Amino acid sequence: MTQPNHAPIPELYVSQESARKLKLEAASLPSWDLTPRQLCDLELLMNGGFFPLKGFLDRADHESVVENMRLADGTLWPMPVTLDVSTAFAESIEPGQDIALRDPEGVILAILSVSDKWTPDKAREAESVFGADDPAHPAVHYLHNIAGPVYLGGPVMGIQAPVHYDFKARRDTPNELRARFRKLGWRKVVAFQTRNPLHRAHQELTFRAAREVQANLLIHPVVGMTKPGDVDHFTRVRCYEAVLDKYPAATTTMSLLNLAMRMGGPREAVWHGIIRRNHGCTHMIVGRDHAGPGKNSQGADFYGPYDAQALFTQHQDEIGLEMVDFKHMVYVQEKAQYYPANEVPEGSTVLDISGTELRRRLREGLDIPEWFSFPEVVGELRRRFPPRAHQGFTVFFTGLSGSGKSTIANALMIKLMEMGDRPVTLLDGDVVRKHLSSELGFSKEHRDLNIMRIGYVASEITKNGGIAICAPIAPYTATRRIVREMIEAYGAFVEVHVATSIEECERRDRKGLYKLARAGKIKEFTGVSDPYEEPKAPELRVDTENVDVDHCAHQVLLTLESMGLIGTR
Ligand code: PPS
Repeated sequence: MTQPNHAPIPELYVSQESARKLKLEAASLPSWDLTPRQLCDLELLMNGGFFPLKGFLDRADHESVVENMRLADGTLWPMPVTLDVSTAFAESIEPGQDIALRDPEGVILAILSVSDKWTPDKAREAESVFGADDPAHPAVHYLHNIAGPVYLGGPVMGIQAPVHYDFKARRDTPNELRARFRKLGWRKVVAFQTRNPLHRAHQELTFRAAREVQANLLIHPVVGMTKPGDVDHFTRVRCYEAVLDKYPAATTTMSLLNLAMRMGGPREAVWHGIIRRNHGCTHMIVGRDHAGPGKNSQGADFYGPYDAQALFTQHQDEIGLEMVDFKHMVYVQEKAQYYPANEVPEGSTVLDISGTELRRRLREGLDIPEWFSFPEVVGELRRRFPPRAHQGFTVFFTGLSGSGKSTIANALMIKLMEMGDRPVTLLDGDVVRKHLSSELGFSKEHRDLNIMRIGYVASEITKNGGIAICAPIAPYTATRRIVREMIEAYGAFVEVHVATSIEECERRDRKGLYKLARAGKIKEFTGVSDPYEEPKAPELRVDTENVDVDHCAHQVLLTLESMGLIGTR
């Protein structure tokens, strides 16, 4: 039986006095601006959430975690927690040096004493940690396309915690939670990890799980980074607060966890267990497909549905926390109550609404029954997800130079302006390069930077309810995907591949650029001396050969209509 342990656990913060001194010294050190994920990792390193880690993994620990799920000294640790940096920064640093770790506003949060600097084998890390080197896995995509190429490792001295302006009272360090449990006399605490809004079925299952092991319940949602496309944490926390009131008083509490999830399935489940143990819990609910990443590029699941439960059970003693099985709950109409799916009385009518169906009903403004969710939760979700025809969206054209992107984009803009229901902004390739990216050339690095800028502006427009039309070449799949994820956090991303062939573009050669490119007078010219990766599954593919512009723009309008983004006229 797991014993409650509410004694404080070690943190990596130095005393206030030392923090003041270190901060002054750190101002002259080389400094690294933490990425959003590193910021989450650092917070949990410093506050003991990642105990027994003492910093970002060094090379020996990293290689051992990748290969054996253990630190070099044999301690169970399933997930690489690494400080990835750019080549340029890595070149300016040598092992033995200290560096200041700063938040996005430049505040120094910690000092890293660099003990190791190395270039990891990312394909190996992906295979071993996530089960496949397949970019359809969000963490593998992150590893190859977002994380820097070099890792720095070493111990961390914590100066101050990252500042959060939102839901302050709902955030707790492991030691704050331990103290709360101690004060309340909660000897057994079962944690519920979640990245989704809670509905009635979740409330039932968590309450049952706690009753089963005679424990109190901690709703412990992740508010750091979750799966791209998830409901934002502001909305979710408002939903959780509404659900919290539905539990019997004094049985349940909630705390927000600033974890950056990796969607690593089995290994992630073990990691979640260790983190909850560090937060003073004695049990954790693990369900089917815990922290699952979705489908791989062949359309199959990355992990078996019970792999996470199996790996967790295998290491339960070392994790130091017991697993509670997650029961799939369904609503039995005749009884007007929830039952575990395997205990449904014979012959009764079972009701369930899938996540996809829920999203459809929200999108189309359809009824969401009271047996499924709480009115307060549905209200919050409706507020955040008004019917699509009232949300912002982005139409992202991609294709070769001279394929007709700008012409179709212009025609589309005019048609949307004619409808007049939302402001429309056109971010055309040439125009962007004049106003936003005038200093950039056409290397891969510069093209990526250009597309990221376009993506950023388009995501802001989408967030604020407008329509952004982008029309760059955008030749790289991974970069288009990053932009898609940026935008889908706020509204729809409609990728339109203008699939005019290189031969036709070259035949038209409206700007005379192909001729210059063939003559070697323009270097790195897309389709001639530089790659163009065709989108595999765009929302729409249009071919401009023998088709007039008006028709192409109309095809886009039909797609927007079928997605519910514009009203039918
Ligand atoms: S990218 O790759 O998305 O950043 O390119 P983009 O910003 O759309 O810019 C493409 C326009 O720049 C002109 N141009 C070139 N294109 C491709 N490769 C090279 N080397 C190059 N040099 C200049 C070209 O006119 C492109 O305009 P469009 O409208 O696509 O024809």
